Amino acid sequence: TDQDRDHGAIVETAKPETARPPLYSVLLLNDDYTPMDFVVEVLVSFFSLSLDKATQIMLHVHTRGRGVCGVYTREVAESKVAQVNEFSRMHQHPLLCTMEKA
Ligand code: TYC
Repeated sequence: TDQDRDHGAIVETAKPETARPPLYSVLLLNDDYTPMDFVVEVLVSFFSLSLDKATQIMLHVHTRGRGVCGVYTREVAESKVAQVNEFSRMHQHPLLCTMEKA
C-alpha cells in the first residue's frame, strides 16, 4: 500500500557492535592477621592464578594495602566476593574481599 512504502526518510542509527557489560575489579584488602599462605591459597583457588602470580598479588596487597585479583562482570564479581568472604569467615580469618567499578 501507499502507507507502507519506504520513503527513505528514516536512517538506521544502531551501531553494529554488541554492547559490552560494565566491568568490576575484585580487590583484596590487607589486614594484620590473615596468614600469607591463606591469602595465596584464596588467590589460587578462587581466581585461577598460578602460585607465582598469587604470591605477587598477595605481597602487593601486604605492602600497598589493597590489590586487584581480577576483573569480571557484576554478577561474577559479586559471586567471587561472597565466596571469598564466606571462605575467610569459615576459617576465622579477617581477610576482606570487595569490588568496585573498573
Ligand atoms: N598482612 C598479612 C600478614 O602480615 C598478610 C596479608 C596479605 C593479609 C594480603 C591480607 O589481603 C591480605 N600476615
